Amino acid sequence: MRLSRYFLPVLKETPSEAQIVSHRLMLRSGMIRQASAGIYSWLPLGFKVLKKIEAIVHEEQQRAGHIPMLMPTLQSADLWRESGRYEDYGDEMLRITDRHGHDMLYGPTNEELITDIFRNTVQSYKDLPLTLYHIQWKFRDERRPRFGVMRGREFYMKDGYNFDIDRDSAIHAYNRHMVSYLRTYERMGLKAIPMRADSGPIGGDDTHEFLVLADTGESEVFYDSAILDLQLGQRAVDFDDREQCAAIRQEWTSPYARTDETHDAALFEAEVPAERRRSSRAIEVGQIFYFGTKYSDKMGASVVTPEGTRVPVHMGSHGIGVSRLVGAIIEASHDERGIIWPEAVAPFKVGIVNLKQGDGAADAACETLYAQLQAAGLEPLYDDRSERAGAKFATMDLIGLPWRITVGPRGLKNGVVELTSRKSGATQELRPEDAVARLRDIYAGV
Ligand code: P5A
Repeated sequence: MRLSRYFLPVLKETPSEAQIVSHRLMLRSGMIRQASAGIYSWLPLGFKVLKKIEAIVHEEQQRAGHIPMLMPTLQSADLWRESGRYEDYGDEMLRITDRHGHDMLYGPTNEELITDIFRNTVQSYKDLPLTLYHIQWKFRDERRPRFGVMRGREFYMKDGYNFDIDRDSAIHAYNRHMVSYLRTYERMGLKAIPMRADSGPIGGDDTHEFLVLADTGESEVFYDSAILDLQLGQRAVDFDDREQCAAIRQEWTSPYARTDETHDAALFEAEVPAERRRSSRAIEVGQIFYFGTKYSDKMGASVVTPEGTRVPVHMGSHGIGVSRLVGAIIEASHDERGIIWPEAVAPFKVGIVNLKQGDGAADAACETLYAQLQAAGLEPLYDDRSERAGAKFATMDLIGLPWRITVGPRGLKNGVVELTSRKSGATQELRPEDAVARLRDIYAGV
């Protein structure tokens, strides 16, 4: 993409309404604009990041054997009356009446709708286990929408639902989700810690939230610092292997880690040596639930067993805050100059800065680099505007592309350009073709 033809409305001033750094940086870098309280338009740069995060979520869901689909945003109130949640959900639910007088709602979550699909289509144990998911906009009329996309009213969520014949199989689905979530967040460059939590309006006893440590987080958490050393890395995971998934769950849930809702101070002191006890603020980027037959009992979702009897299915649901993650990643990765995108979610993989637009040699070198980077799938953003170098660097730093290639007449006289890491600031002088090769190697491992 050529910056001169792109839509990147960066702001020089820091918007006064934004209280936390991710919100400020998303507004300043032209990623989002508020449409109304807690509702945002995703401008091209923000949209690109959102889609990259979404793609990672899809890949990791499907790696774990979960099946993508798409349910609508609007739902019929009648389904929610069946589960009893129509009244329970209270003012957070946006209720709508259509022209025929039917009560509708903008879905805050989809347990009822998916259970309805299941009960109308699946009758036999032979169709289990089954995990369906979608990534769709949700609406929760939060009392205090704030912090930009972190606590929106309209937000983008991956929500998945498992249907299993019995508790053991459903617990495997729970464990499988935990492992797949760990992989998902690691790929985005995040350390997300699973913590025992409270199930709230979704229900059930078994639930873990995934939290990213950040001073601006809305949750208060208590944990054993040993958990920070755990990493899934390149471990081969067989998502059908119950023992392996259970062992990984065990590994991550053995060190004490709880949100304030379930925190037990006496247990914390008894279990964790003083030098490893930590408390912090954190951002909830996902939550998984096992709620047994809560919805299947009420809504009549059952299957016939091999013995010919009918049993309600065991279910769980699992959510990832896709739009919230954009903010969470920025909270975890920025400096005073702007965002520092992890390579896996960067909107463009590399920026090209032409120090002297209009200089024949510099322009030609940039054009060649631009074409080569594009051909190599390295998604360049070429700043081809006639701005001064300082302004170009400031824009690149603000929008946080992981790598920058700087091209100027002086370097070109020696046959070199500069390759700079946004994260470390380290700069290398390389021949242009070597810079392309370097980037190809870097991104091959992402
Ligand atoms: C699990 C999937 C559920 O709704 N039902 C379907 C279950 N869980 S949850 O914890 O309530 O939400 C899942 C994740 O969505 C994100 N999230 C939000 N993101 C932005 N703005 C909000 N107002 C908001 N509310 C929830 C969180 O990341 C949460 O973990």
